[in-house]
Order: sequence, then C-alpha cells, then structure tokens
Amino acid sequence: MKCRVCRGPAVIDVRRHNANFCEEHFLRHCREQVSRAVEDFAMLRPGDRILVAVSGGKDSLALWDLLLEAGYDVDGLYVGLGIGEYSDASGSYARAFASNRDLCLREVHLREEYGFDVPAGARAARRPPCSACGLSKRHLFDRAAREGGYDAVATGHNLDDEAAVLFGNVLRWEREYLARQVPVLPAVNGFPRKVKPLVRLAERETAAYCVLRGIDYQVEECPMAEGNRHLGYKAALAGIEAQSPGARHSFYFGFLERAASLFREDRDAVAAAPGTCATCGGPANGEICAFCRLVERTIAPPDAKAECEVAQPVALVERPAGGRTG
Ligand code: Q46
Ligand code: ZN
Ligand code: ZN
Repeated sequence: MKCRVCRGPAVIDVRRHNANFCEEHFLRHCREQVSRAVEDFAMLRPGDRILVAVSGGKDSLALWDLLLEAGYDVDGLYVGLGIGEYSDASGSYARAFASNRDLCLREVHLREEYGFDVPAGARAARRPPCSACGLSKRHLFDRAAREGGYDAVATGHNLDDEAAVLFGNVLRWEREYLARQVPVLPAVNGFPRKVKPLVRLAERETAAYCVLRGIDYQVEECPMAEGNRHLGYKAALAGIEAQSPGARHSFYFGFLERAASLFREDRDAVAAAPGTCATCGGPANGEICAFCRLVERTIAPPDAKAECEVAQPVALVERPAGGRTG
C-alpha cells in the first residue's frame, strides 16, 4: 500500500477517495478537508472566537486540535452529564488534552449546577436519555457562547454522523429537522452560530487522526446510547458504504447541493419563533425555555401516583438541532 502523494509506505486507506496516505499526507488530508468545509460553507472568519463542544471523544478532540492548527482562537466547553464512570473518564480525557496544551477548557456540571444528571432528567421528563442530554447540551453550549462572547460554537459531527441523521430524517420526512441539517447555522434570536467543520471526514479518519497525533480519547460508547436509533442508521449506512465506497458522501453532500434549499422556508419559520425565557433569559418558544422546564421537572417530579394519569412528557425542543442525538 503506497501513499498517493509521495509513494512512501501508507498507513491508511480512504476508500471513498480511492487513496492511501502515509502519516504526513494523511494529516495533511484531514487539514485540507476541514479547511475546505470551513471555506465552502463560510463557517468561520479570521479572528473569530470559537467554543468547541468537547466530549472527550475522538471527534471533538480532533476538531479542537485541527482548528488550533488552522490558527483559530479556540476554547473548549465540557458538559458533565453525570453518566457514571463514562462521564468521569470522558472529563479526564478532555482535561488532559487541554492541560497538555495549555488551553482553556470551561466546564459545566449538570448535577452540581442544576441538581440533576442525564439519567434523572430523562426519568423526570419521561423521555429517552438522549433527548434530555441533547437538550441540556444545546442549552448549555448556547448559553456559554452567549455569556463568553464567542462568535461560534463548533461541534465534532463527522460525515458518518451527519449521513446517519439525514437518513433518519429522510425515513420520517422530518421537514423541520431537514431544514436545519446544514453544516452552518447562522446566529439568530440569541442562538450563536453553529458550525460542523468535520463534515468532510469520516469517523474512521478522526480516530486515525487522533492516534497519529498522539491524542488520547474516550473510546467507550456512552452506555445510554444502547437502542438509540442513530446507531442503527449508522450501522445500516456502514453496510452500504462497504459495498459502495463514497455512498455516504454522495448521500449527504447530494442532499446539501440538491435538496436542502427546498426546506429553507421551514428553517426560517423555526428561526423566527423564540422569545425570551423568564427564568434564564435565553431564547424560548414559550414563557420558559425547554431546559428550564426540564430543570423544574427534576426539582419537583410529578407525584408518582398521579403521574400515570396526568403527567405529560416534557417537550424537549427549543429549536430543532438537526444533529446527532446520541
Ligand atoms: S452522550 Fe448523551 Fe450521546 Fe449519551 S445520553 Fe445520548 S446524547 S448517547 S452524543
Ligand atoms: Zn505520503
Ligand atoms: Zn430558560
């Protein structure tokens, strides 16, 4: 196996590009894919202050590293979800990455600051853990970006994630989610700009990038992800990709080029909605935002007996994420 660029020994094959790369040229490939995504979708501008959503996994740490390498001013935010040992280990990887490089990692811990963790929030909201988790993370990232004066929040969604989310949204023709499934969402109504600079890299590439760059990351899957539909969609697409390299890329980028604009009206309608939350001052669809409703619900869970008859699941959407839920 020879590197496509220098003909030296290759360390990885990237079948959708029909290419093998040595270490040096694979790292260059990753940097090029990120800068191409940033430029093609006008995600970032020189001088932007960026907050990276850091989970301690390969994608978010590779993203932080790649954005720093590209010369951006980037801090991290880690949200402690309280998912047992998984969260403890994830936090340690995020902290080690930041301290080894002398970077600023902000931390927010659900249990300490809001009195609940993801398992408790899911029980109180009567929703799957990933719904309570996704809502909490979106709210806390938005809030930290607003309060910290950041220009954009960057998340580590890779090509595999985005194709799998698109697959799920297409299966159910979720117009609102399809409308928001773009790699950059502009700042609007108190929500910061959201960018996904890894959309041109597959999960296998972000993992290889971390290994070659000596970045230690959380390799365990979140225990709450079991049964998550997203993982099923990912597995289905992995099977298709194995048969037909490049299928994932064509599916996702074909959607962006040929179909995403058809849903623009839905996106504008969602963006126009929010007012201001009476509790936290953030954007809200009603008087109180979905996150503050979740917090209230965890503090005063409905009476267990009455719950079966009257308690309704908490609506966990302020603005559809269009992103990964697990
Ligand atoms: S952390 Fe949270 Fe994921 Fe775990 S509970 Fe689900 S959403 S699977 S990225
Ligand atoms: Zn090479
Ligand atoms: Zn609120």
